[in-house]
Amino acid sequence: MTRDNKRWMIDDISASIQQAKSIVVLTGAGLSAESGIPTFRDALNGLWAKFDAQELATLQAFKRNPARVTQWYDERRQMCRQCAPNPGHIALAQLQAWCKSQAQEYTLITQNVDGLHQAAGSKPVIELHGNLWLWWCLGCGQSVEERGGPFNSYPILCACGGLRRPGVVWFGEMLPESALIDAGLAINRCDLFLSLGTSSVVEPAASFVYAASERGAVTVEINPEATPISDQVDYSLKAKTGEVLPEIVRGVTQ
Ligand code: BV8
Ligand code: ZN
Repeated sequence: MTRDNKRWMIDDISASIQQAKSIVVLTGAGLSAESGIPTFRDALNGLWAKFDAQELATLQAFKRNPARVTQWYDERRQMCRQCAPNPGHIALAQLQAWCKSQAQEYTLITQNVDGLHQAAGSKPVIELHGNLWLWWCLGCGQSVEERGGPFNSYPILCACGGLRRPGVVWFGEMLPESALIDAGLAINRCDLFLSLGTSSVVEPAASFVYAASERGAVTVEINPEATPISDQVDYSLKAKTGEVLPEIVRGVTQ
């Protein structure tokens, strides 16, 4: 897409944000790509290339080999600890502050588990798929937050002797009820829906844009690649979020 094509779309998206009364933003792993965190599908390029991320991100995989799955999550947790929010995360935090100043509703929903939106100052953040800092016991259910260095052995045991699992939502698991309810309420009210950096494949998040569109919301996608929603949305901007979100937000706030 040539620059001038992007230019008119960037300006239109800024105008849509200014005119909106209630905005929902849904983010995916692409938002964190420019922070150096491999996207979910790229996660296969690294140490774990020989495994299918979807294969590892299941309770069955954890029960079959708790040490290997725990190690995969601990390595991702360590990587996220070393990574900083990028201009895309920061622009969204600035947009949230601007919306607050204008008494415009703004809801950030993320599929990401890396905590970078919070690190950039976004608050609250609806974490659909949990996060890498939470670990809870399969035995007694006790939940702990682990923000430190790597665990020194795998798997991790709770004081009760139970296995501790990462506090993320695995494939085949229900999403946190409160997150789904909050996301649904926001989607039902929104008149602008921004889908940022997601392959729009993983359900139920992938269907949120259709629910918003059915309620008449303007829909926007920002992703350098085409996805199943690219032909469905009002604006499909083929760009990196870290590059264009600062421009879009500048166009809104200045
Ligand atoms: C569930 C945590 C109910 C773990 C993750 C139909 C209906 C309902 C369910 C299903 C269904 N069909 C299939 C299912 C089951 C499944 C599913 O959706 N499977 C898919 C693969 C078809 N869904 C579930 O199991 C969900 N649970 O539905 O419960 C239920 C329960 C029981 C029985 C029946 C129903 C749970 C899904 C949650 C899984 N957990 N994460 C972990 O992280 O290890 S999902 C995982 O994928 C990550 O959270 C990731 O965020 C998410 C989605 O991927 P993306 O974020 O989009 O990342 P991806 O790599 O795919 O794409 C990145 C994009 O960024 C790319 O498009 C790229 O072009 C772009 N990009 C790259 N660089 C940039 C960029 N964009 C912008 N700027 C850049 N610089
Ligand atoms: Zn326990």
